[in-house]
Amino acid sequence: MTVAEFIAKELRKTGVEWAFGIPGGEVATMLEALHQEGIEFVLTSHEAGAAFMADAYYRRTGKVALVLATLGPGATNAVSGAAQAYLDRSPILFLTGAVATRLKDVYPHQILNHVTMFGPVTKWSETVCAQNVREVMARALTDVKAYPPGPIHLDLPVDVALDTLRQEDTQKPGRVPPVEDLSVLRKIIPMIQESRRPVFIVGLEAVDKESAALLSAVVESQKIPVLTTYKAKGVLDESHPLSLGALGLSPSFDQIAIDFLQEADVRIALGVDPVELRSDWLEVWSELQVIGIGQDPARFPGFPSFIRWVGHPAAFLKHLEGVGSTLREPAGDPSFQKVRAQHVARWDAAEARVSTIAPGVLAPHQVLRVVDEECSDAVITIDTGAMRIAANHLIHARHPNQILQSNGLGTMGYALPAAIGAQIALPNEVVIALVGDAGLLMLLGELSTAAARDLPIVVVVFVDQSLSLIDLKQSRMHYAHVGVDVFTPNFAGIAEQFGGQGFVASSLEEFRRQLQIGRSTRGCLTMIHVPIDQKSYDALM
Ligand SMILES: Cc1ncc(C[n+]2csc(CCOP(=O)(O)OP(=O)(O)O)c2C)c(N)n1
Ligand SMILES: [Mg+2]
Repeated sequence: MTVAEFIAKELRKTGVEWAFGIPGGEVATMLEALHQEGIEFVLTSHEAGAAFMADAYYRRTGKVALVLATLGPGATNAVSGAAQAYLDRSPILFLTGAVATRLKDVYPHQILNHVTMFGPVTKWSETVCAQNVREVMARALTDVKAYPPGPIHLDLPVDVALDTLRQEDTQKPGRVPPVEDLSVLRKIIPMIQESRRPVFIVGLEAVDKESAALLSAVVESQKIPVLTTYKAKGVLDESHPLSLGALGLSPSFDQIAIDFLQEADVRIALGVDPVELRSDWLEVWSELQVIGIGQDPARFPGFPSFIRWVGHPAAFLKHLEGVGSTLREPAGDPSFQKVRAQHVARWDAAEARVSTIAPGVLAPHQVLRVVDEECSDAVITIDTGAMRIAANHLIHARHPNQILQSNGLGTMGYALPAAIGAQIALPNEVVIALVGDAGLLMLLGELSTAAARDLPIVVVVFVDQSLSLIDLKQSRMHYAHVGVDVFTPNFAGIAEQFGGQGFVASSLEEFRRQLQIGRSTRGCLTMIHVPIDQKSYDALM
């Protein structure tokens, strides 16, 4: 058996069913081995797009996929995708082809040090050879999902792919599971029981079905309100009366959350990773005196907890589940009512602008509300930009991982490929991508990937002919308006060129109808080009 065949067999054996990427001569042997094992390969337009597809595929199925890239430019393109997976903790295996071992140090064309390049954006990165491949594969397939889940990179020189495997190594001993610290729990649980105004801040470590079910049960029985990070939207259904929405990246909405947290008497940070928060949170976090629950709540000293319990959020919630209900009535509490009123005041400010907007151009918050009303059952991917921040405060997630976004890296270009990955994962779901005009242009080529597979994704593009988020920052800092105007095509026409259906929305009613048509269409993609009033974002940040 060759090294490439062995890698493919090990991947298949552990449940890897899909690979995404772009081949080059240096991975042709690996691609053939994947094909022989029945692992389906999706040709993408860009290697970062491939990684975003693998990310969304994991978020929707819990399964690991492979990103396959060739040497040099293939590897450099894939690095952005690894960085996104690294900061958002998505387990993805990256495999790059590399030049033949004998040429590595004597020939330069397209040759870079892949292991060094991937090192800082993966859990680890190693070159495979016939002697180490058994051990490396066993470690990679375990480590990729072990805490904290994340990307792993393997570099496979073209000659090694064809090498014959050596004798089996001896197995290394497995890891010993950590022991739970019950003494800390005996302090934390009474604090929560005796509190009058507790609140949960839920983060990315709690984004799973088990934590979601336990959190709803605890919240229901103990009447504890919930704020989540953007990544954890939906761990408690956001239409639940005790859901107070999301926090993390919007200065004005964060201030509402901070006021509420300051008035609480117990704050439980459940699986929060500071990668989810703007750096301004550094200033307030230590004053908030949080109870830190998570796999490693002391990882970032700038975000301390005054007491912490180490373990999975679901395990903690199990302990809290049985401790009996209290007589709290948060909905009647003045600080709870104040949050609700402050949210309404923010939306009123946006609403006040609507009458000044030119005909045929739409207010982003109104468009997002229509998406929320029409797509409560859909998977929604959101690209980075001003639109993403507004969307996180307007769209209600019903389930964990219903909304997919690049949060830790906050990269543009995520939403379209992520929609493709989500649709490949679950072909019968309705999948909607919300994306800014510049973000769509960045990886527009992935429309080809969707078209090649007749994927019925619906792309809603917010056309404000601007990098609005950056424009907004420039004007708030009184800087010149430079480098933020975007030339945009008619995206509806572009979709038609890819065999899809395209619409331009010139009123909210029209947009609603087009969205309804798009979500019920099968067999081809839908693009809705929505002209957007860029100036509306000021009131929404
Ligand atoms: C790959 C990448 N490059 C640059 C940025 C910085 N950035 C953040 S938002 C943004 C503007 C995005 O414009 P658009 O997609 O049109 O969204 P809008 O802000 O207009 O809603 C930019 C340039 C980024 N996050 N990712
Ligand atoms: Mg824009």
